[in-house]
Amino acid sequence: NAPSIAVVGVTGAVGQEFLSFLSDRDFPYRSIKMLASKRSAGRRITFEDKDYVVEELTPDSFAGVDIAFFSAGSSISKEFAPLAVDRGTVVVDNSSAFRMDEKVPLVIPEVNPEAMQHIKLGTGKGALIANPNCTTIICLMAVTPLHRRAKVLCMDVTTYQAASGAGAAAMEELELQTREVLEGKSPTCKIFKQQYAFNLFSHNVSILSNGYNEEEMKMVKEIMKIWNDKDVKVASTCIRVPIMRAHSMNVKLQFERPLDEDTARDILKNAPGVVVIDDREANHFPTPLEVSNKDYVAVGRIRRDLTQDGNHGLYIYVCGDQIRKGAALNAIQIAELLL
Ligand code: 2RA
Repeated sequence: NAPSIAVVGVTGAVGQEFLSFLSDRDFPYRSIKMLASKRSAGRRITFEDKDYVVEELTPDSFAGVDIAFFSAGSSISKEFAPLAVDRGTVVVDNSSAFRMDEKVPLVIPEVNPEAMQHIKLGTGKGALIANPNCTTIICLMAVTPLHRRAKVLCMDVTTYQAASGAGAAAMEELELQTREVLEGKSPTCKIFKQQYAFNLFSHNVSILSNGYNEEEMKMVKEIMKIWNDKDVKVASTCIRVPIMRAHSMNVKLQFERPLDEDTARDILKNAPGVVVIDDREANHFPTPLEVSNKDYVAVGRIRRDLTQDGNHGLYIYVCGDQIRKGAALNAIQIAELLL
């Protein structure tokens, strides 16, 4: 029978997208709990023509809950996800809290569904499944089909990340700053300590001792875990750009076996959840606006890497909606594997 579900962080950008996917994809549920912080508790939500009141998240929120979707930040996940698991709930966690925990599968359903095959509903035994970082999901949706064919040895990713990655408030601030700047006013800088509108800057998370920031090292570590490949060399440069909700990235790939651009393009045309937009004549390639609110990841600029000899190197350019496939859709697809 249909699972009872809960959405933790239901009033946030990803939480709201969870609801729209649950409805759009007819996800079966016996009951649904809308959970959020004390601050948001009491808000009313209409979902599938039924009125709900947002409940405050407490340790007892998960009694009888089969699947809980979390997107309320790492500290909330760290505090409440283990409590939910202890109550027998399967948690799909969008935060970074448990992604690198070796007991926790880190899953992209189109890439490594086998990582969660041991987790079943209805056993009374809870479990935790981690949703990868949005940049990792978007990148690997495109790169994995090529990796399977020619084995990626090295990957260098430069990302152009949207405001939505920093939450709904960052999207609102980008809009506000844009207006302020156009009206000649000084921009409101609460979320990012610098002007964001008409600007771009190195991702806002802290820089580690190796000179990379946390966002860049997430990609390095998550890609190795998802591919179960400790030898692949990954580097990334993560940039925050004044775009609302879709991430873009340029990916430099070095393969073990030769892979020419035409073969790569054919592989990508047949890859699940991927659309190839690679029209050189029309200079039409993936853009954030074109992929916003879409469920697929778009790939283009498929070309030989001129810095590498032979056919062992390619560049590709990838765009994907950060809130949908980058977060909420991937989590819902993980839950669909449990049904
Ligand atoms: C970002 N991926 O875009 C991070 C967190 N969602 O900022």
